[in-house]
Amino acid sequence: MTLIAGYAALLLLAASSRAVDADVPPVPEPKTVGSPQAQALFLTGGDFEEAAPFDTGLVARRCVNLSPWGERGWGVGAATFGRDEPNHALEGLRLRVFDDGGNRVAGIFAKESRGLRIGYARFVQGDAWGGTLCPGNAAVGWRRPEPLGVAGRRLALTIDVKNEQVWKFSNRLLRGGVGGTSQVMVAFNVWLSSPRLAKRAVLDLAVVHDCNWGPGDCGPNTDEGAKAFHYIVHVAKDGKDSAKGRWVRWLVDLQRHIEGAARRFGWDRGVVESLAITQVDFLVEVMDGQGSVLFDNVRLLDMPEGSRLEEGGTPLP
Ligand SMILES: [Ca+2]
Repeated sequence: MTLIAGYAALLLLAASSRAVDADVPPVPEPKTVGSPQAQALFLTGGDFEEAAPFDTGLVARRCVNLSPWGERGWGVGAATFGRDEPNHALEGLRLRVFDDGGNRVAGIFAKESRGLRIGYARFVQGDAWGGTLCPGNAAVGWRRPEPLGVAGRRLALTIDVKNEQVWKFSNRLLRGGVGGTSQVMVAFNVWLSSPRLAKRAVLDLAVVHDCNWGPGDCGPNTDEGAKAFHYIVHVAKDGKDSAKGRWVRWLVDLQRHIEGAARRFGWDRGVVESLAITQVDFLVEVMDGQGSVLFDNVRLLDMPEGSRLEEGGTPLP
């Protein structure tokens, strides 16, 4: 599908969704036991109601680093990762905030079909790296809250997601069938740092993950890289992606995944208690694939002590 055709399909999807979404969903309340109040931390503006509408339009072959709402709002961006790609230009993208039947929501479209290049388009707050991948355009102008220590908290993420379209362009495997060639992931990326860790750590908490890494299920592809610890999980208990074409309210038990990463990478208690969140993104990551999602009501919550969180997605009426 060409970018133009993709754009037309997106417009059709957006138009057809309006009638369905005329009833604005209320602010999400996580399913918990014995937790009357949760405190929102780190992220602000997650319902997008105060954000002026914004739209990059469909953009081809660009690295993008923008702060449409200045230092008080989200940053938006897109890039490819490869060191041999000096321009870090993603093949196709669109980032926007718009009124969807009276409710302001955000949208991400990302496409990359040039072989094994991997890239992303995202909304972001915080700054784990002190810049972006875009050449000559690396300054960070978006909101950068103080790092948030995780010790003594019961942290959860909530978000409403509408999975519009996700597909891989290939099911081909690398020689020997052990490496993937195509993936689309829609995820929270939560970046963590500690003075007791030599590298940063990132949790990829996926609500959609379609890939062919090789034999077996799609993911997890958790590993310790040269520059960071990567911990990747699908947050649905049954591994099922956020349903296509409808809004689903997700609750992610962040504490559980921090503990999971600690077990996987052998971090001791002292390391875990010294971790701080430095950046949270919501992104579409693509390699020989494309994906489009709408999202809304993004929050990082500190739940009252003793809260029992039911992680997963609940379709909205
Ligand atoms: Ca909203």
